[in-house]
Amino acid sequence: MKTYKIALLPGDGIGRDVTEAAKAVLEKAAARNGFSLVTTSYPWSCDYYLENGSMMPGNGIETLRSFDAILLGAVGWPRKVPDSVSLHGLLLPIRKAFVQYANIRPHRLLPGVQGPLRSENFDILCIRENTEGEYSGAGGRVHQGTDSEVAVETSIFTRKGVERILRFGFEQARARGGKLASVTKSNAQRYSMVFWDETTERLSAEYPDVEVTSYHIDAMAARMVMAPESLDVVVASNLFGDILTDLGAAIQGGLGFAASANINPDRSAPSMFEPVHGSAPDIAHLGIANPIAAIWSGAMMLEHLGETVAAGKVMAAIEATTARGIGASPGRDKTDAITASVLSALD
Ligand code: GGG
Repeated sequence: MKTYKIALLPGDGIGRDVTEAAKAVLEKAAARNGFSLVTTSYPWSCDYYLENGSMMPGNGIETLRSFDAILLGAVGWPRKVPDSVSLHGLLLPIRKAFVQYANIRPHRLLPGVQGPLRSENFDILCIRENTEGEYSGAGGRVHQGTDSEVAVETSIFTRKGVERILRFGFEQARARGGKLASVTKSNAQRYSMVFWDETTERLSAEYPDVEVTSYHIDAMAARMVMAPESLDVVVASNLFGDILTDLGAAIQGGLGFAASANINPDRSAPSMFEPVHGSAPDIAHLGIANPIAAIWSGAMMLEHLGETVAAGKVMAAIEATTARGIGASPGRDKTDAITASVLSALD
């Protein structure tokens, strides 16, 4: 029987609640489809930081490298550890070290879920650059606490980084509806974003079958609300993709439905799967977090591992659950009830 080694990083807050739910569903899907998941859980989190002075041990990356995939819950608990420390101590280093340069985030309404928009007929795949750009971590502060204080944070856009994420976007568009929207703010940011636009234009010659349009981020934000059905694949930088995909989550009914995959397309290192939402300390461990985004992220993990039949069955079980109204309205159903419904729909 084929066995996959999965590293589980529940992280903080509701990350723990939703990864437990996802694990139960994925293990059942594996058992029903002739493969198994061997899961090893690591307690790397803000609590771990308070005890050890770092979000993960010094050999954390090397420890994760031997796994087939990583399933992560959420990172952050600002009253314990500043968000800038927790994010740069766990999530961002994993994405960078494992060259998970494509962060894929699907936005569509699940059956039975009421979105806030008039238009319900949209199916958008956002692709966020995941290793450089505005989240490169390059910068510094001097003269802290004085009138002369200076803070500098530099966005890094490399030819290699921009080309590979745009190629990934073109390929996804080719495999879907044939439309790619490339997002920048090149009127205001005249070096990096003009470079991105020029690269989009240059690569488009290699993909004559893909209709590509460049948008400014502000226009894209408005379009996602006013005409989401006009969009197919959307590709954006790290920061812009981060922001647009929270908007994407909102139009699909809420963050409880937004799944994501941090993909290493070359498969030279493990990819990581996580719900878009954060740790939500206000509702942590109350048993009311919606696990659907985490379970959907788990389905994306199965798909990446090549277990497409099992992935399809998990998605069908999610859709059967929301179609019955369970988990379809934010805050109404308990985590356990939603998970139980997905588990039983797998039968
Ligand atoms: N589910 C992972 C998580 O905790 N996300 C919250 C967050 O702020 N992520 C920042 C990012 O995706 O770059």
